[in-house]
Amino acid sequence: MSDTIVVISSPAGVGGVALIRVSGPDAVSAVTRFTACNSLKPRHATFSAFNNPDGTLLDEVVLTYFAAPHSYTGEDVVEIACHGSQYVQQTILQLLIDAGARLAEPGEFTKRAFLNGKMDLSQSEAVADLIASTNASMHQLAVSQLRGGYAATLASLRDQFVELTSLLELELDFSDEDVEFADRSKLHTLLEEVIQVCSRLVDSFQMGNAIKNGVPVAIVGKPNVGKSTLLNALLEDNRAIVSDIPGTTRDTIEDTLTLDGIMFRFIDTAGIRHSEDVIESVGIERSYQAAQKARIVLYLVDAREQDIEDQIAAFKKQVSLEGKTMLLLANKSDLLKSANSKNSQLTQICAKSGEGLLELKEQLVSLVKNDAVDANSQLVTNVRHYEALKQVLSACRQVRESMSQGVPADLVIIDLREALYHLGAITGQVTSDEILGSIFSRFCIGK
Ligand SMILES: Nc1nc2c(ncn2[C@@H]2O[C@H](COP(=O)(O)OP(=O)(O)O)[C@@H](O)[C@H]2O)c(=O)[nH]1
Ligand SMILES: [Mg+2]
Repeated sequence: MSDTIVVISSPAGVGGVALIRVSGPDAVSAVTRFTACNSLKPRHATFSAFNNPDGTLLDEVVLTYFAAPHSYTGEDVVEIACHGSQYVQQTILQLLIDAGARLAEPGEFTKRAFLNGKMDLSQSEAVADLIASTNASMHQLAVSQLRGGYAATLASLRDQFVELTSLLELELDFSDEDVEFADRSKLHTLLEEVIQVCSRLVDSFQMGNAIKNGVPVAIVGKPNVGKSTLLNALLEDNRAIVSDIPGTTRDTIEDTLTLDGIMFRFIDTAGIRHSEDVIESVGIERSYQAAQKARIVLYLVDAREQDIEDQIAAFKKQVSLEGKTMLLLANKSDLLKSANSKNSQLTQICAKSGEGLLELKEQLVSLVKNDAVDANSQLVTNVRHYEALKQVLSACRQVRESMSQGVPADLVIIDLREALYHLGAITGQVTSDEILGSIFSRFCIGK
């Protein structure tokens, strides 16, 4: 039997109205002792006085009662909407604690929802992601996970796996009789399906992570081509120092910008050239690293330059472009003498005047949207899921290998169990206090 918990769910500080939530077997009695009503009607909002113990009025509140099991936590829940005064909020909280409720830990409401079967573990994590979302794409990912997302697929694959594994285990009991309960071809088909689903999800992590933390876009090129000017123009801010002295930017500078609901992380880098200067050389090395880690590389050249192809070839020797998109941009288009000297292969921009930047922004957005649509919006953004999926994959590949080599069933079962464990860890079909602790402690207070 769990105890009754209470917390202020609205953000700290003063607001028009604040929300205090109480969950547990004594939720109703703890609250109603301070009000004139003795009972509350489920799913009804009840306007009431909330009194101090001496009978004087503390505040006028609205109480909403959700009777177990039809509540967020699955327990009796009472929500108190009071006025947003700090004093009122703190006093109500303290009175309820004096009445026997306990202050909830971060994430405890959602933890109870999970433990009472109201949602699976990946949905609980989606609640935290939803609360943390600050742009449309993060929000979209959280909502899709909240609706079940890939966890539902994984749970059903796991159920089929469980069945086959128990049949295999049954065979061991009859090992003298040489019987086969588990349909090998069914097991094979299932294995292939799990491997396929998990590989796709593992691959989606890079994109999912990019959307969550900002799609990294590195701005690279020779010194003085206008990289810092471009960064400032994109951010509409004087973030990086611009000068006509080559080698001004010696370290990477980054900042985020949200375009059409997608967060981008732009990284301005030191210009790429041969340098004897120790600090500049370190900066140049960092430029390569930033480009390597980026998902999109904006390679900037001066529109008047002649050796563009050689530059790109040299750059590709330092940075592998696999899994990335590189856009070649010719800056300082204003300095080209005539329109016909423009190289039609290159996208012309003028970072100084902002010309061509609107088109560039649109191009960046469509690059990400195409990628995300490819993955059918089932993207893994959660590191815990990513790690578990990799374990599932490696165990399943091991099973496939063992089966093709005729390894005895008792050894195959060990790897199958391993795969089952990690599949179950994603949805919470198997959990440990350690996993739960690390997930829910990261929640904000009040959820
Ligand atoms: N005419 C012209 N000058 C530019 C343009 N973009 C940058 N510059 C100038 O080029 C010089 C180098 O710019 P900066 O952004 O510091 O180059 P970085 O070394 O690549 O970061 C500065 O004097 C800028 O004002 C442009 O589109 N047109
Ligand atoms: Mg610079």
